[in-house]
Amino acid sequence: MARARSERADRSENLRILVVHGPNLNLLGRREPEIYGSQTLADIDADLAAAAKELGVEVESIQSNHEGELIDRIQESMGHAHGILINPGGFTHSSVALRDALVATDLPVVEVHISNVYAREDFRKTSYVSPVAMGVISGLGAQGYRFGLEALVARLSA
Ligand code: CA2
Repeated sequence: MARARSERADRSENLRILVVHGPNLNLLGRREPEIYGSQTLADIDADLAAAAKELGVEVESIQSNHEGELIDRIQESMGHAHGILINPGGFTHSSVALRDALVATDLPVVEVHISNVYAREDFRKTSYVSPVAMGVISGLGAQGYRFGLEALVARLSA
């Protein structure tokens, strides 16, 4: 039992999680705080870095407004990252290519949305990513990222 616990701990220490922020999320905290809250992307990344430290894992965060750049970075994570935490932003509802890149990695993916996409416009209720994600967190604000990281680490350490 003690050995199983320490093996699990050893495994989580080497885990690397890629955090992907999609288009326009660089504007967080500066526009539409009534929908997306007042935390900036830097605040969210700092929270994730602190959570990662507590969990004993490594996180690398990237943000891009460009679909191809996001896809390149996801592809580059193959053979390096063990899981992906992603807020695909508006590409959630439009990008087959982003979904294909996530599938190609064969890594567990958690999809996060700050707002509750099911309580907004109908077009936000369709996600190309959700069917290939391990799970989806939507509407819990910036805290959702931390929950998503914890879920990924729990899955990868199990
Ligand atoms: O709720 C989320 O996290 C979203 O992924 C945010 C996307 C939206 O297209 C999704 O439907 C739901 C939009 C990100 C735009 O972020 C902004 C932040 C501040 C000001 C303007 C846009």
